[in-house]
Amino acid sequence: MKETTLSVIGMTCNHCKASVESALSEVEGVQHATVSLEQNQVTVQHEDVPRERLVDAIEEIGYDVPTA
Ligand code: 9UX
Repeated sequence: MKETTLSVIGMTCNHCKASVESALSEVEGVQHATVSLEQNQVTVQHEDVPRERLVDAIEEIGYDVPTA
């Protein structure tokens, strides 16, 4: 099990939180995703999943992950 924390831009409400958690949970190999609205971050527990696949799942539903 690995854990990745990503910054996410654009999450403001609890529906945003639920949407991002749901989108990540649907990625193959992801066990769990928890958004912190206060920190503008999501922490993901997953198997060997490329970071880019996590980023894509977030960006596909309209949120941004800053590069860097
Ligand atoms: Mo409510 Mo969160 O419109 O975008 S889903 S702010």
